[in-house]
Amino acid sequence: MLRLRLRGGLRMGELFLGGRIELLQGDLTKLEVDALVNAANRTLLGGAGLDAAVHRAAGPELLEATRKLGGAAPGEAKITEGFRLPARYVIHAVGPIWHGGKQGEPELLASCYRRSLELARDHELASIAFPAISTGAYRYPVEEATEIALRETRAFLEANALPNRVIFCCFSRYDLDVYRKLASRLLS
Ligand code: AR6
Repeated sequence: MLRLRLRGGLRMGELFLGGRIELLQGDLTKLEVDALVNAANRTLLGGAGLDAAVHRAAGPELLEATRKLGGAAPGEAKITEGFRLPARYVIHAVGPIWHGGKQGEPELLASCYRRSLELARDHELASIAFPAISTGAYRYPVEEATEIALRETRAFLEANALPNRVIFCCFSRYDLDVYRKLASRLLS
């Protein structure tokens, strides 16, 4: 079984899709991966939730770097260095705000995953870790968001050699249970 190196220890997650997809519960900012994905807003200048934790852990250099990016629209993703994070890069993805699901939210959320994976591939990165984009402050229902995350990632991995390892890092036990249940159905 693959083992994931965390600062201060080793942790094992559950593996799917021949070991290329891993489910974990924990703090994304602690993962030693090539890239972590931040759940950003369209300014890319920081915010609350995970975004605040990423900026805090990366240090002020991250804000200096994102100021140069000129923001991003929902569904887009942009990359910076990881600075003081254990991750080498941060991919800033802007998820859609949930307005009931009929305003293009599923397509925009799928685009966040696809664009992030494309950036990882284009930078020749082997490992990438995602949070549950849009399911916090942006209120996207977790089950629906998880299904999109897993389907989009599976399709990408089937068509691309890189990244070869995708981690879904759930913050809560509840989210991990949702990912487990859907991964068993969609990835086995
Ligand atoms: N590690 C992993 N997941 C985390 C962590 C962490 N350290 N901290 C929170 N989460 P949210 P959104 C989970 O609200 O819904 C910000 O203000 C959290 O439990 O961070 O995309 C931005 O600036 C949830 O499952 O992002 C935007 O304005 C997931 O991360 C807005 O929030 C996403 O929750 C983006 O909202």
